[in-house]
Amino acid sequence: MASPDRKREELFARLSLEEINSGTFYGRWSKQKTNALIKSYSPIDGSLLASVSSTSPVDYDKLVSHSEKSYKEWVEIPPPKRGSVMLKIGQALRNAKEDLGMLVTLEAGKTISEGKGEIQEMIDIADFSVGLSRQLEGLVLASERPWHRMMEQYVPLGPIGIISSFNFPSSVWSWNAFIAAVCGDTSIWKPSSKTPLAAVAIMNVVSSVLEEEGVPQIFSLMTGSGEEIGSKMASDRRIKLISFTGSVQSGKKVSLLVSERLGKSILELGGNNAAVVSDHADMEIALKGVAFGALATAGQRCTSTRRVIVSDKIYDTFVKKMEKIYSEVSVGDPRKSGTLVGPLIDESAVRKFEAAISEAQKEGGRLLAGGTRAKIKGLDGYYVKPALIEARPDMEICKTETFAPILYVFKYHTLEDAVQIHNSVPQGLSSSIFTKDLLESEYFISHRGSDCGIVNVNTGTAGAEIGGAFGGEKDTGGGRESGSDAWKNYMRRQTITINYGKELPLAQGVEFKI
Ligand code: UN1
Repeated sequence: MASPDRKREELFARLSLEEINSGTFYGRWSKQKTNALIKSYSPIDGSLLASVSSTSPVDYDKLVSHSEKSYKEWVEIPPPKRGSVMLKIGQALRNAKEDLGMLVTLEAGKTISEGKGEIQEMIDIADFSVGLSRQLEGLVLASERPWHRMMEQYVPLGPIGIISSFNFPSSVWSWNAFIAAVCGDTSIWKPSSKTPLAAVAIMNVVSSVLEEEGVPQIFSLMTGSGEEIGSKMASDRRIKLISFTGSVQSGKKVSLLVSERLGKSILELGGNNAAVVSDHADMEIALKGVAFGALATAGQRCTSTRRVIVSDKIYDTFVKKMEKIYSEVSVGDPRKSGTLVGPLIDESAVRKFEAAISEAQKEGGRLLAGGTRAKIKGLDGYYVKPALIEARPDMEICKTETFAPILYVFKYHTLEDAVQIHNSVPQGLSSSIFTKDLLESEYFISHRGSDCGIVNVNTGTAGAEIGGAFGGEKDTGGGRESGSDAWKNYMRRQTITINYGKELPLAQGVEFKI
């Protein structure tokens, strides 16, 4: 049997990762070395996976110029033809699914199933973009003037920027890049400095397809810190749209820089998602939905369930069952089948987990399960035992997003109270209600209910499909990406009026005689 190191070498060879030590791709890998090395460590055991050279100022400009140049060629290719290129990309991702999934597991610490799921999410959006490439529709509107026609159409933007986070090191890029591609845009990706390898591997896959298809290299990659490269992208007028996924704090900075130049942005910021569990819920479904939402990806999803609001009629039973799940949940090596919770991304994430728990206890919260570091034999990674905390909704810590597996439990009496608690946080990404009562679920999904961008009934806050528009309100930033009509964000809208008559009637009946 191959040793773990040998297996890793073989994986890297299959993904063409052994030679590359550059984090800059613009039609080819840049050979320019910078002093700033971006090191990718595996959270599984803290080992160094590889390091890449960050993007130099000279390369930055070369890359943006490349993206502008390839846009000029790409935009001339009709959308359905762009779609057929995306079909090939989807196929290449299918072929590389196991390997890319394993790389995501190694670099981000996701379980094997979640690592593969992330690549599946890319395949799904590739498929979606193929269909979309024949459906980029506009509108014909009624004109108030005789012999006039009004229309609305969408035209491409140009190069767009994608700044993504470590927790979905590949799929969130594809939500943006693939949709933008069929819309006619090119894209520039700055991944998280914690997960540069997934980005490098994906660039290898997609650039080979573009080369084989004989089309321009529309996907570029740059690496570096958010403060330096991220800010530069946000201020760069050549980059028409910035799609940013990350914390509220960083998102505000990006948003200010982009709006200073009146550019467009899509903000996908923090969540503080809650599930309401009614006494009309199917208990097993509610337990599974809440547990998946709170524990998957070790609580490091934007969509992770951070609060559960339980009816006082079933509170004791629900909490007891949840305590059992938490005490038995398998934390450990994400490469092992049976592991449900892998490591946190790094030591600083573990410290934030610990700090939030002691803060919650100071504010009067009661730790019901977990909440400590977990020792995993032979692995020097960042493992914790997920924390279940009985809390009050007015506690300050419950209004903050801690990117770790901490679930606060609250009790409610009426559904109106539950919704009030639910909406009492600054963030507004995803929400759930578990109930079999039609009136309750209708209330929750109406304007009287959840104030989030994503609302679920009898399924958890995490694990959205790509077909819907993904995003949230309030501090989450208001952006929408992925499915539905989110493609419109990657294009600019034109209202067109055509006079095909022999006179010039004016709108609003205005007379102008010359
Ligand atoms: C994120 O955490 O930034 O809905 C994205 C989900 C995933 C995507 C999460 N499909 O949980």
